[in-house]
Amino acid sequence: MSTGYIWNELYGWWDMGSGGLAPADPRKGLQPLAHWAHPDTKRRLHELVAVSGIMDGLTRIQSRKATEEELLRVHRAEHVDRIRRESDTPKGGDAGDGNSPFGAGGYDIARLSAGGAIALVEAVVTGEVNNGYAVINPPGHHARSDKGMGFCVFNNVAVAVRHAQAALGVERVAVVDWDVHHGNGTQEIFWEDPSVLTVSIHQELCFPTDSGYVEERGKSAGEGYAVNVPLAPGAGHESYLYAMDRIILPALRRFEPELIVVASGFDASVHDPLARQMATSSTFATLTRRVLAVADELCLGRVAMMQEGGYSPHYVPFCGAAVISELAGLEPVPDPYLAVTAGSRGFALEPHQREEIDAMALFFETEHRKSIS
Ligand code: 3YP
Ligand code: ZN
Repeated sequence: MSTGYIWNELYGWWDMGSGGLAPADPRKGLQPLAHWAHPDTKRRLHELVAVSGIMDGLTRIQSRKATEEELLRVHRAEHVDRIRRESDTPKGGDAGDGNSPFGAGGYDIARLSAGGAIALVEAVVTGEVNNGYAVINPPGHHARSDKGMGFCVFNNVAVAVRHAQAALGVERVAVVDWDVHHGNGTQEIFWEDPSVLTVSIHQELCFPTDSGYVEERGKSAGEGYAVNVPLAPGAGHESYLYAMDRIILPALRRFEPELIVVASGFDASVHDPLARQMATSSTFATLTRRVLAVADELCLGRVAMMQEGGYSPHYVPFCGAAVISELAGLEPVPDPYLAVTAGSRGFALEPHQREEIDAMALFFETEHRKSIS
């Protein structure tokens, strides 16, 4: 059993400037401050993996830049060209929505992020490793074929999935996106494609605020191959596990993928500034165990996890360490922050949360399925 692992120092050099979603401007009272998505959070995850010793139990895989041809399997040439051009200017540019700035040379780092996803999928599919985790940056799940958004430039997961299909002989791939925001870009890219099941569990209408509804299920040949599990704010440990057991695992079993790719954000954590959910490192570890078990059943244990969001510099490292140690079957890294939230209301399944998830499960067992059969 071996677990692949990817990190590249350049992921930590992704430059989002100073300021949050509103750039620093003293005339508006906006003081400069590290951006929420400052890459130090991901670098801290990597450093905990190293310092805790987990790294010694992992197989390090080299990242590489995705080629233009690989990006073009997913993205429009206009988008790739624009990112390259803006990256060649001294000030850099923006991925597409005005909220996703990058610095000079950002094109190469974005290609290295997508290429990291490719490298991990390649290692998993060829059997070099059984499963793996790529701490890549910038993230990808909001990126659409013709524009980036929500801090995402290229859709790393989609590029890796297309690579598995085009170059590695894989046909059916399931994407499970547990980033707290809706995986709208990934869903859109595979909207009409029955060979890729996209599942997104997210805080309802957190971001974007116009997608991720439970009724969204794909179109034409792809109808029934998009699954959305939008949860109200306040979902905690048991809500996530209940939704996994009632909805996500059954969807995976129905689909029978040859590979499972997880879009792994840690922004559903109780400490995250950009959402209002209550997952802990233990939640993410348990979700990982569930995904590994279903992958053992369905696809030789092939699971490739790609980093998406996560904005608590304190907590993201412990969430990542929990997931990666679980993937590798190593001793868990003790999470000192569990004691901080122990006893808070919200980790157990509240009756209204159970009802919400039961109602969605019923929808998937009845209405949603009609579109496939
Ligand atoms: C993008 C703008 C407001 C919220 C932010 C979300 C980025 C993210 O983590 N997406 O998964
Ligand atoms: Zn997110």
